[in-house]
Amino acid sequence: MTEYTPLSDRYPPGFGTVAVALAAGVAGLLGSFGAAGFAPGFVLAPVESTLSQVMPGAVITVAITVLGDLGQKLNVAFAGALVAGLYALLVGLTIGIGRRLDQRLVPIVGGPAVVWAATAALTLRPGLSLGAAVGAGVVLWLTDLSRSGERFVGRRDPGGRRRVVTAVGAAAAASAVGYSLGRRNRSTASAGGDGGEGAQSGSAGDPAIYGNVETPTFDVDDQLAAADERTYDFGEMDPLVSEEFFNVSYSSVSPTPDAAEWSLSVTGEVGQELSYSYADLRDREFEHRFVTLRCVGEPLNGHKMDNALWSGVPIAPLIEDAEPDSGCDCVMLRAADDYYEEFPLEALETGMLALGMNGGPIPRGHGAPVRALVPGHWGEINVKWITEIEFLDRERDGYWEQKGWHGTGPVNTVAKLHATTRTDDGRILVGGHAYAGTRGIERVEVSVDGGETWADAALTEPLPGATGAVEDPPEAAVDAWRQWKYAYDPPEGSHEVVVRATDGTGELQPEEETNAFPSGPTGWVSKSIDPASVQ
Ligand SMILES: Nc1nc2c(c(=O)[nH]1)N[C@H]1C(S)=C(S)[C@@H](COP(=O)(O)O)O[C@H]1N2
Ligand SMILES: [Mo]
Repeated sequence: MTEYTPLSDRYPPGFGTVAVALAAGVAGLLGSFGAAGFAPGFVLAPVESTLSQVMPGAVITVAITVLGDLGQKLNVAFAGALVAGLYALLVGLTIGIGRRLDQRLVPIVGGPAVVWAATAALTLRPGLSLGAAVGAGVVLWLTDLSRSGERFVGRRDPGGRRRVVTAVGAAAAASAVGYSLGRRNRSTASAGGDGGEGAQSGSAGDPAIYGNVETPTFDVDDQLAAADERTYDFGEMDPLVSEEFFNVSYSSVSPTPDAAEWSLSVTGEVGQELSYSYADLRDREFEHRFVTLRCVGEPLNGHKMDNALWSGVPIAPLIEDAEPDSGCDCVMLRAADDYYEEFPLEALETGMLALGMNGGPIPRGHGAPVRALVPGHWGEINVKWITEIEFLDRERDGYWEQKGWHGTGPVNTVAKLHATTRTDDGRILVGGHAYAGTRGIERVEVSVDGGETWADAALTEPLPGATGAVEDPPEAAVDAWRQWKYAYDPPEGSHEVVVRATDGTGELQPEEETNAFPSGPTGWVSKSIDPASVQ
């Protein structure tokens, strides 16, 4: 009864086939997102990460310093286009072969099969890869069936327009479903969600689960309350414990290591290789420290500098037991996202492995289940999702150094100007954060006449020192920022406000302005303020 339809009629000719294949490619990409969410099982993850590994340093540096966060979004878009293009190519081949053999099963079974195989090969997650196959499959199946729709409507469609429309419509529907499934997925990918979404950890005493492992609880309410009390709260000023901690990762998709399977190995030039499980660390006594992080690639007055209260275990005793014997006194830290950074052992010995942040477990985007914190150093050696500490026999470049950056050393001193407001008595109040790593901030000065004359700003009381498993706890936090504020009677018209900090060794922040690349920005922050526009 069914009239035979040659396959050449089931798929539109020429560009129509290209359109169907592309529609299947896009739907496959979104199908993968639907199954995996923004996690390593999403086909985009390995492709985008590989692009970031092989991209020349010059391209990455221009992207960071000129485009900022947009650069990374472009990389994601490019990776998405590559994947959709690859799927389209594979699907197009099955349509072509099917036509040759006049076998409709080749595209409607073979198409999804090759999309699945490519996804599984890229992500190494055969189960989740079915999402991509279903996405592409829906487009191919509906396109195949649309032939009967044509018969029903009784109109001829020699150019295959209806089938192209069917394919695109099916792709749009499958993509929409995939997108909403993937969004849902993202928020449940692991405890704490993705740090990039501003997810901060839960409150103290609120146990959470990573994989099926219960995370420790942290008794840090007093420290957080002290930070709250000391905070200057006006204008666009982040409190002393950041509300939204910035996020920088070389690849966009955060890994999701399972705490139950997570381990940290100590390898390389050691007397004895060691390995610690999450439970090994969780069962040790914790210390709780305020530590500020700053990214070497941020603009001088940028926002990639934040502070949190971290809970974890000191690193020194963990590595001592391995009897390290490094020829260069240097280590390479490696992570679950294939990130790696090398720096002096001396710096690592002062660090901690953090399991907690602000009283809860570390959010996924900030390195769950365990990250390294190295006091006073640029963010880049504070390795997230850490899996290995390797002692080296000679120095080697880390990821960012291979791209041309010098970010393994101590941070530069900076005083930022982020808040401007009007006081009740009509004066102008300016403020911001100042940070000089473990050197500490001794003084912040402000000029409201472009640097002619200077006055001292008020500083917040230093944050409390570490608590818990620390010998001789310092009275004040050794590696945390402070806020400064300064009120003045505004002069007539626009004027230049300049700020500069002096660190704890008495050294004034250098005036000379340099770009972030390669060693972090330097110079005094300066801002033109028009009293008429200050509320
Ligand atoms: N595993 C891993 N760790 C990493 C990175 C990364 O890409 N992968 N980025 C580093 C950089 S450049 C910075 S500035 C800090 C930022 O930490 P945050 O995202 O928690 O703010 O993490 C560092 N640790
Ligand atoms: Mo960074």
